[in-house]
Amino acid sequence: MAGVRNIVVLTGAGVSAESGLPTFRASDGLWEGHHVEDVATPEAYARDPALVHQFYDARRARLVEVQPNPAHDALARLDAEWPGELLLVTQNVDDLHERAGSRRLLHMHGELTRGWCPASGGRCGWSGDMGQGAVCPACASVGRVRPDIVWFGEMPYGMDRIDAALARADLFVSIGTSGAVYPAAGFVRTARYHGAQTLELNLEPSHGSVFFEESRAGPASELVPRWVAEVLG
Ligand code: BV8
Repeated sequence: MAGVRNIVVLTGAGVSAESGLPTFRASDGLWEGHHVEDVATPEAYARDPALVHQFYDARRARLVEVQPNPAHDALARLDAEWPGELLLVTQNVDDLHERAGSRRLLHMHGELTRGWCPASGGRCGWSGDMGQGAVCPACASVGRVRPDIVWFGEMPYGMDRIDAALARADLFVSIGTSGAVYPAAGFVRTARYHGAQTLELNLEPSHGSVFFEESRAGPASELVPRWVAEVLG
């Protein structure tokens, strides 16, 4: 694409939908049978750690049952072949982007496959259930390890790196996100402020579609490979 050297891509739950992972807002506000505020806040975890662990243990267990879809694969191809700067910022906590091969990747809301111990500050890989008896590999404390997930009211990861990439971006592409949650939903405006072209690829227009110069509607498994072929063309 003429004049495009630095690209920032933002993905949300819609990019993993065709792999079989449910999105957040498809089912009338219930998310895997829970209200978000009952499971994705520090208050919820303080109130009922067992419920929160159960919610994340179930989602972590699902990961081994699903595979990357053509949208993840196309973004991994872009990662391998794009000669300019590229940062794939994902709001998703699944591991499908890395399993597809993406490397220049940042999980701004954390990862299901990692744990965090507030006692030691240690972060570690986690594959099985975490539950309440989890032992921190760094400090051996029992029951302190929590999912390494950014809950509502917590500061997302990598914001300095994301802001720097948005300031340098020639193109910002948002894929499979409703634009309902900040600060991710504001990235398109930051990118435009710095002069980037903006493109949305989503099943249907999102809350933020008005801020995009171009918005294409359709499933990510079709739109993303087509767009990647275009941009590498
Ligand atoms: C922050 C991890 C600041 C959890 C998530 C009061 C106090 C503090 C903050 C706030 C507050 N009030 C409001 C806020 C800000 C708040 C916020 O934005 N709230 C909203 C509800 C208004 N944000 C935060 O709290 C953030 N932190 O602001 O910190 C701060 C400053 C100083 C000091 C401390 C803090 C943190 C937010 C992160 C929350 N964690 N995820 C987990 O996964 O368990 S959010 C979660 O929902 C996702 O990560 C994602 O970010 C978000 C939105 O979900 P989407 O990915 O967009 O999915 P959704 O279902 O909504 O949409 C899917 C889309 O895909 C749809 O458009 C659909 O059409 C499309 N689609 C479907 N199928 C397909 C498809 N597209 C293509 N192809 C398909 N096949």
